[in-house]
Amino acid sequence: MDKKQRRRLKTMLAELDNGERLRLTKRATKLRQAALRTQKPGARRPELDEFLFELVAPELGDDGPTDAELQAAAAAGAERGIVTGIVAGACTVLLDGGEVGATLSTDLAARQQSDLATGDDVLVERRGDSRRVIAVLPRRSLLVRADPHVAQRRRAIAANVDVVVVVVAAEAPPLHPRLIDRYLIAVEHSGARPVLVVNKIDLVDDDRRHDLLARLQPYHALGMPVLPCSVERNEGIEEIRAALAGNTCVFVGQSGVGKSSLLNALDVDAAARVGEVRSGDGRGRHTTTASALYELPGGIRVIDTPGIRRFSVEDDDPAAIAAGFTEFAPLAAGCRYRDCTHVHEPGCAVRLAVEDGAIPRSRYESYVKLLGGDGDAPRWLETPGFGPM
Ligand SMILES: Nc1nc2c(ncn2[C@@H]2O[C@H](COP(=O)(O)OP(=O)(O)OP(=O)(O)O)[C@@H](O)[C@H]2O)c(=O)[nH]1
Ligand SMILES: [Mg+2]
Ligand SMILES: [Zn+2]
Repeated sequence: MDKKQRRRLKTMLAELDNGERLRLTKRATKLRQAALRTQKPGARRPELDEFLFELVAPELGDDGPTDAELQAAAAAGAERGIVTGIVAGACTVLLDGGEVGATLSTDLAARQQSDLATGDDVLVERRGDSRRVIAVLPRRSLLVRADPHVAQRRRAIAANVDVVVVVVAAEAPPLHPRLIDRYLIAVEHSGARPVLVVNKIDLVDDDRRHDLLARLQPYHALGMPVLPCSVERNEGIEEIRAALAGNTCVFVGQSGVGKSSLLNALDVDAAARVGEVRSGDGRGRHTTTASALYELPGGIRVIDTPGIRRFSVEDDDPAAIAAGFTEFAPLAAGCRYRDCTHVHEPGCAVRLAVEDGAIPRSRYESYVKLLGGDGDAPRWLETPGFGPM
């Protein structure tokens, strides 16, 4: 399986609901076991993902237009563009000639929260003076979150991004690494790669800054760029620009961390609205109310999103949550049980690695809390030599 197929698989899996994903994973596991039993000694062992890909691809086969339909639409004069913003029943699209407004086909409007995202490649048809989006083209990535009201339903946040920039603030609002972990689960399923930006470092002294960056060391160790900055003092902005050059990015993070401020610092012409952080609770005001795509110099495209107070993950699927903890994967192969959740099972290699310090305890605790619906961690976690091995 090549990288592209892997990404495609991730995106496709993200579009399925939990039950379906579980069913397909079980089926793929069975198929793989059958294949392994009959294969010649020394032959290459096919990966689970290869079987999953075969199963998932036809599942979504009738999603979206076929090549023939696309060609027909193009022949009929439909134009291709990128969605830059969405409201109920309509959106703005960047076409060759600039940004235009377009309505959505009734079909698309009915499922726009889950099936249309800023950043989507779409086909737009002219209808007299107005325009209408008639199809969403295949995506190379899709960032989704669970619907806060219906956990099984997903909301599309941004499509076709290369990089998800998780923005946190050193202070105001205070930094909670667990929030980063929530975002990273979604990033892992999106097919994009994460970058961590720590804004407002002007608000903390050198000691605190050092302390903060030490707490963020686990993310650095995962190979993720961790970029401290202060929009206020114009520090670290060029490093961020360099890290994002040539990429389509989405800025995500709590309200008030400075996503829109950072966008403005990268390009004054973008001029996204910036809000005040309320004094008192230090929370943002939700200044940005809808996602919007901006084109910046240096081949950078940025989708600025509204801060989400509670970024929901699908909490009833341990495998989906574990996937967001990429440092577990190489160790999980050593767990006694294939479907080990790394919480209570004996012979768990992940827990052993936490004991040994190979996996940061903060990340493991975060994982357990997310598994438990983000409540308190089980008591045994706090005791030394936690849990039966
Ligand atoms: N001290 C300090 N304040 C900053 C910095 N960057 C942004 N701010 C302030 O933080 C507040 C919130 O900034 P925004 O850019 O609106 O935050 P946001 O993440 O876009 O918030 P939402 O749109 O609500 O999601 C504003 O008052 C900014 O002036 C910084 O580096 N240091
Ligand atoms: Mg904003
Ligand atoms: Zn385990």
